[in-house]
Amino acid sequence: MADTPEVPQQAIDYSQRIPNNVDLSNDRTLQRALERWQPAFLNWWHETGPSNTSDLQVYLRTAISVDRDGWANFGYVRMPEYRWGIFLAPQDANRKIHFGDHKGQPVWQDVPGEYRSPLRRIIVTQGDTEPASVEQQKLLGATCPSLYDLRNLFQVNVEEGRHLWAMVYLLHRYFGRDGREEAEGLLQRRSGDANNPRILTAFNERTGHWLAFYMFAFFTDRDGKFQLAALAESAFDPLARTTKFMLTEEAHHMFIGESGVARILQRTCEVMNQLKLTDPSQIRAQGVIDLETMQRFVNFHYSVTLDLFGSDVSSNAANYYTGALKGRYGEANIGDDHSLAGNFYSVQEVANGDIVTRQVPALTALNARLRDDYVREIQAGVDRWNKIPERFGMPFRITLPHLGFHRKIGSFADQYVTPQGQVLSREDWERQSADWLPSDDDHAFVGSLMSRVIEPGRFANWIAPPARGVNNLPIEFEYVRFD
Ligand code: BYC
Repeated sequence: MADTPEVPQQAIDYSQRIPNNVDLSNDRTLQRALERWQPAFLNWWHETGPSNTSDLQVYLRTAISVDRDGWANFGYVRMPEYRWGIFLAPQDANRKIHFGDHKGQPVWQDVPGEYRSPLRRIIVTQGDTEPASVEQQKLLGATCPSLYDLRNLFQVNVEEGRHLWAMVYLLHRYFGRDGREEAEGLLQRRSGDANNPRILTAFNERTGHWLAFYMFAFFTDRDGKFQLAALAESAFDPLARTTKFMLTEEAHHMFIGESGVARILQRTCEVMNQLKLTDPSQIRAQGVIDLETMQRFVNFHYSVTLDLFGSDVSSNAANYYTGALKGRYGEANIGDDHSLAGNFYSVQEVANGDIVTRQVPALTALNARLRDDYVREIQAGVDRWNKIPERFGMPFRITLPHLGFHRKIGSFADQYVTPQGQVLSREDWERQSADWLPSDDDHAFVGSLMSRVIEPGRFANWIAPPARGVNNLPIEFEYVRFD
């Protein structure tokens, strides 16, 4: 058996101003640079993070080690005192590049000059989404449906803050002055700002109420999972290790989204069943969200999130893959040559008013492929949601609209496609699209249900309680303390 070179693994050092497992105290220049960025981060948190929350004590999970089992530690924390830090998954000294042109070579511990610019771009794009989502959710705390949900929102917010730290560490450590400037930019752009918006469109949409929050956590955080998983394959080992650790936190965010929507469906079905209602306006009059409105929100969040995968056919994606900067989902488990030369992949597009399937070089279709992998998981989640009306004996089922529906990026941008996949003229689409997408009235109705419920164990009328509490605690536990 070949000798395995020893790589000393660092435990997370919480005695430092910036908790870390990257031996920051032995790199004084980097430590000083990050300590200068830290107050700017805290200013950003105070200005754009969850509103009026500095004094609250929140029952949060904090990573204490990056091992598979021992990374979560629960306790009350005031959020500005959350120990944001830099945690990378353990290094594997034998790790080799396993796809693209450099396959078989050792992974890189530094950034090769030729890949500096695309790697920086990927890291900045990823990093930009993290503070953006916190900004989008800033005001939600004021209308929480329960203490349990409030705590979950804050857990997501602090972890997105830490994911920003993860990308900022890479920028500071590996990209010199450019990286430091990009790290400042990450605190300067603002979600929805007309002059200095966040980079990707979905992160400039409002998350004005809790239905939008759960939909976002189900659809958009799962894009996060797939993008992070593709980056966890990277030949740039520090990026692979940091995204691997981020993925452990992402799972909980998706759970919050999936279970949040499921609890709304449950409550609506209970009311419909009890009162024998089917008419949306009568259902709304009971203070719960009708299933047709839920479907319109699914249509919106799904289509906006599909745009996050980039163009279906993309030379950027091909270059990222041949350069081994970004792999496919589950790259190591795919049984092919991991170079894709000569392979083809099917993509859909509009030709002469019809949707057609075209074979394109697989290397150029990697965004489409990652998106298709994502859609499979999303469909499985929707199938789980649909068990709820099924249990009540109701015929209603949530469906995913066609890939071409309501798209701004990729082959279907500038096309007018119905949820069923029919190509329309712009005029026809505009006439009918109010049936498919949430209207201002839908937002106003959902908004009207939102009021703050903070008595332990109580839940707003429009959402069912969860099956169990956080960390095996009872549902009526005081997850957030206001004194
Ligand atoms: N909006 O070849 P193309 C998460 C631009 S979510 C606006 O199609 P590429 C999270 C693109 O910049 C995961 N512009 O794109 C979830 C380019 O512009 P230029 C985030 C867009 O590069 C919840 C042009 O269109 N992570 O973590 O192959 C809460 C053509 O580019 C968009 C990542 O995204 C858009 N949606 O792919 C918190 C991973 N899409 O240069 C967090 C890192 C494309 O021609 N990013 N454009 O001016 C990437 O891997 C790639 O940048 C993308 C785009 C997949 C996003």
